[in-house]
Amino acid sequence: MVAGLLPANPNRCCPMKTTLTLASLFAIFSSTLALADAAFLARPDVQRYVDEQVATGKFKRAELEAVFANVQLKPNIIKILDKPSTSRPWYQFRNSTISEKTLTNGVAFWKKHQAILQRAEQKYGVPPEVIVAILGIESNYGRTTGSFRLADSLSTIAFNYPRRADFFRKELTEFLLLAKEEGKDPLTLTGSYAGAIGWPQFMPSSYRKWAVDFDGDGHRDIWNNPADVIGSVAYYFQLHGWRAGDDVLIPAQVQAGPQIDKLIADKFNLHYKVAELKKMGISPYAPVRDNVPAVLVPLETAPGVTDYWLGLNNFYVITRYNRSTLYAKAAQEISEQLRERYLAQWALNSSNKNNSATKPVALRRN
Ligand SMILES: [Ca+2]
Repeated sequence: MVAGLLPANPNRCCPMKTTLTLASLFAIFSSTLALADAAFLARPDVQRYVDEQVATGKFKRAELEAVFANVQLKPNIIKILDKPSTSRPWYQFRNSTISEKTLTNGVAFWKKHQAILQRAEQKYGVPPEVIVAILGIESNYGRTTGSFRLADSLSTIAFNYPRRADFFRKELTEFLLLAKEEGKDPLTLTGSYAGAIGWPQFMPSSYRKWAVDFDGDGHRDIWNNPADVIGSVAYYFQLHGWRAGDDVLIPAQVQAGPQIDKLIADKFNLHYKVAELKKMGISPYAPVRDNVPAVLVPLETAPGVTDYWLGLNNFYVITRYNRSTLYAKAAQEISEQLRERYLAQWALNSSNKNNSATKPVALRRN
């Protein structure tokens, strides 16, 4: 999944400014010489990119050449990107995304990291179940974060896939800057075939803008550090407008007509308020204020059967993490089911003891 494709305000975050020492630069450079393959490095477009980056003053030529001399292009990534994208109906997507294992693993993750999740909710106003649901979809709670070397995957798309080259050259630069800031050898860092990183699958630019050092150890590590992972997702949702306590989606009834087709084409955009949508023939099945913005969300719940929802502000926020209606609906459903299970288990475990002092924040919301 690709997180955070939005333009960012770089002033909202405080990326750490550490730099590689000369000794570590030399170590990277010398360790890669033995395996160097000059063919990729010698390509005119790669040389031009290196020239441009050196001209910014942010990189030394030797460190970039040390990386690109050792990049291994991955043609399989281009094959994946070239596959025609098929839009699955919701009922299929749901079955493949939400399983008993998703929920069992999610509750276990929640219990294990309860204190961090609670602290993230207190600081950023994003509830545990939402953070846990996102991590479940993105990486099965940190189990599948991608095994491609990011230098390989990002370079492959940046230089061998013209349609996305501009975007991925920027992400490649962000990645190289990130490695410098975190004091890591870029040739050792791994992620998805599309360059997404760590448990929350942030793109490199998102990592630099929105990852946080939530355990205060001086590093932002979303590859391995659960506190930084949880804090970073919460911070991302806070900055993109999550409103604590608000609904994500509410079911609605729709009277078919041309106006509905127009609304469906609107995708994620909150162009209308609930009152306006009601005038267009949409009746919410649950109470919702007339003056809040909403978007009509149609989903095929069974073959040939479409049901409708109104997506509210928090639905829109989830689509800022991943621009897919199916993704946002799955995140909402997983989070609700996780919350129900977590609270049921907590209530069961605490039924014979008075432990209100440690009552989870999620339970106190009721
Ligand atoms: Ca940290």
